[in-house]
Amino acid sequence: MTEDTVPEPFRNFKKKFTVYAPGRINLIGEHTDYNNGFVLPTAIDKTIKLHFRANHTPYTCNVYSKTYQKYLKFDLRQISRSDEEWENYILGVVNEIQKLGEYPEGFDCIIESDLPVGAGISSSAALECGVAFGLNELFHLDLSRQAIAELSRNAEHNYVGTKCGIMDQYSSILSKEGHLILLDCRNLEATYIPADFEGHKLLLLNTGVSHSLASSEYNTRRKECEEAVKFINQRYPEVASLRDVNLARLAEFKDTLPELLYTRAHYVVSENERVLKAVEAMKQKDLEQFGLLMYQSHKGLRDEYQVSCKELDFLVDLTTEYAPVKGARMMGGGFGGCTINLIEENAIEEFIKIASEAYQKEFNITPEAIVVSPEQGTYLIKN
Ligand code: GAF
Repeated sequence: MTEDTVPEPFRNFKKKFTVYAPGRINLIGEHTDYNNGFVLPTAIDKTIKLHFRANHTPYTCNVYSKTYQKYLKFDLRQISRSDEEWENYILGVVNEIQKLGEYPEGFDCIIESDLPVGAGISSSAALECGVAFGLNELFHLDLSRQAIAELSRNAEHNYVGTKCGIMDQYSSILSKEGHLILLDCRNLEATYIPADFEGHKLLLLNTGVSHSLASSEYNTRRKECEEAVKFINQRYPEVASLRDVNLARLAEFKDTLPELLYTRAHYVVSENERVLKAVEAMKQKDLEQFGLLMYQSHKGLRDEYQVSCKELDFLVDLTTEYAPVKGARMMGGGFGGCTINLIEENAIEEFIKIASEAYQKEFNITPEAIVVSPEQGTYLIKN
């Protein structure tokens, strides 16, 4: 790209600082966050980089995606939803900041990304948190990291329309290097667990597909869980979310709760229990058990929650006959994106070859393989 293909406000750009906003992985605990349950995510070393400077105007904002060569210009007094999805992550965050009574001024921002979009590693949460973190620094707003996570989640609800939970934003901004976060999404209590995989690594295999069902089905699942709660709540008024239900209590509703709602709730309640068991297994250094729980999680997501797809199932199934992989599952919202594999370090190369050949033969796509490690949440480096 030459200087003259870059929009005018970004020529000879002198940034004040760069924000590094990471994607996330999730070891176990899928679709539990919006049910007030448990998750076990962490940030990774793949980031979105956002170069910021104030432009000393009261209201004019310029944002340029260098990676996708797209330019967004807007006025702080007139923010509304856009037809371009990527713009809504930015507009939504700025608007949510304003709603909190904080007022950024004009700024310019260049964005570069090495986070694949649609891979289920939360490029959207990284973008939201990165914008909020940068504006917080640039204009000395008084936002805590947790407030940034929450307002970014709200931006996704109100501007993008996905009624997501808090996991992605929380882990993008509050992770610690070398640790997993056991996050209790009911009260946002975080316990940092040292990620000690003893000779094993985390390997992502990107299916390269991102089925369009993802967002609409996501909101449908959330509604189904809320309906199940409403039903149970009639008999047990203290039940405010599926987090307040255990398997024994749920079983009382086996014959009365509509079958689909029962199945969805059964997945969520079981998954919450699995997260806690997985943390225990990790503390006991029992990676076989940890891996088993990952497989159970996948089975629940595939059969009960029905958010997997044939490409994800294929990659998970492959691992069951390959001993060095201790556990594998689909990761994130589903309908495409990555699988996460807990694999013996010295088998990674061989496994990537086996998986790539098999996947290529079946789907005519080479899956991208990414070895990841737990990294710190959003940070900035000054010029
Ligand atoms: C997406 C959402 F954004 C998260 O909040 C979470 O629900 C996840 O899907 C599934 O666990 O990434």
